[in-house]
Amino acid sequence: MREALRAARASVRTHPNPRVGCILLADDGSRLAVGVHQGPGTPHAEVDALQQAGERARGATAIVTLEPCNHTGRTGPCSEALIAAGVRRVVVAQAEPTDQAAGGAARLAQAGVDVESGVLADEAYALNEHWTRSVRMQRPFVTWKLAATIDGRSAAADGTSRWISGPEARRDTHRLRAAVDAIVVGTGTVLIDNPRLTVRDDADRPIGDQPLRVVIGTRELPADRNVWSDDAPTRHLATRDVREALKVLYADGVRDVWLEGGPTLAGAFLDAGAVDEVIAYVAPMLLGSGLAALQTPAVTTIADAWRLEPVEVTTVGTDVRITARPRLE
Ligand code: AOF
Ligand code: ZN
Repeated sequence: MREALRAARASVRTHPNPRVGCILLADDGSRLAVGVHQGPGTPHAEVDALQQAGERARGATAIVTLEPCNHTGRTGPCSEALIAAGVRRVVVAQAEPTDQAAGGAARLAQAGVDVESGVLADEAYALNEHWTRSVRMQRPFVTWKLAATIDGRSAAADGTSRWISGPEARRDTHRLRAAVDAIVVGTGTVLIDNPRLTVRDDADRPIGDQPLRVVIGTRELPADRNVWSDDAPTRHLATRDVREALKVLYADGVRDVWLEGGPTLAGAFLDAGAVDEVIAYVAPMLLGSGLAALQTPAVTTIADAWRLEPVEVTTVGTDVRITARPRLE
């Protein structure tokens, strides 16, 4: 299973599908095939492995990081493919979290296949955490990224903000940006900061496969803004309703987003209960009066504060990066 997880981890971006790996073992324990899912429309990991093994799959053991699907989506059901190939034993890590595709383990058992589930399930969950949380919530997993001074300002009183974060922190942002399906900002940020919202310093994601740029808000976006550059796709969602915007993005196949501000949009996401993780870069700088990193009417007394669980605190160059999450109810 460790090897199957490693194979899945090495795969390219697969959203809106999960990353999945599958190892086929012969009776004597030797490897017949290592299958990997490469994204929507391509064979699932099990089918990839079965195709490599051919007739040798008869009597084999399949070790798969996600419960084999039991549905016909863009491709056929893996449960039936494993049964038809004569696989005798299936070992599963994570249970399939979607209603549409679930039921593979039960179907295999019913066909007389020996099934064992839950092996290294936590590691498999971690591999597709954003995807798993997203399909359960039926909206993208949202990470709110903010950059602030020690006194909690994300811009000076006149609106200038370049740069609060140091160069290492900015490079780190690009690296993390590269791992998500979409980058979300409000119309205000586009009008004031005019960011490009593309991934530049990252080697892990091919140029030409940029995250979707999403601008939320009812204000007009002039054609000369950098978000309309042709190096990445862009969507303007002319709504103030966070839930509605996330619904549109989910339907579009977006499973995780990186919310990059500004303070009003972040407040709207928090008020809508739509922030799953906060990544804050705190720079050794003071701005005194200036723009607070968060604008929200909801907190007026300390008892109402959003209390987060710290996940990680680390330094990035001269900045401190804090990763925290709202408590799951
Ligand atoms: C598996 N093995 O390798 C993957 C699975 O539209 P489709 O046919 O690509 O199906 C996508 C769904 O199948 C996806 O949402 C998830 O529930 C499951 N993914 N299942 O047995 C795989 N990638
Ligand atoms: Zn499948």
